[in-house]
Amino acid sequence: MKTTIYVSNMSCMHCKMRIEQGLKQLPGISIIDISVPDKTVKIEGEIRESDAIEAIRNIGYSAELKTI
Ligand SMILES: [Cu+2]
Repeated sequence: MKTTIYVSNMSCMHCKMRIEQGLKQLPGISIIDISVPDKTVKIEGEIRESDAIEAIRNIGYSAELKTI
């Protein structure tokens, strides 16, 4: 699985670090890139998209699957 999640309220490096820390708790995840200007989180690995979205929401950010 490789996907991009859109996080509309990620606005600074602090947000980025919090999201990164939250996602790293998920077993099997690999974080490809987190872009503050694009408000996107690119991940891959043996995890479900819904679990990654839930993990981001649990730390107080919005998260939607990004449709290109
Ligand atoms: Cu921030």
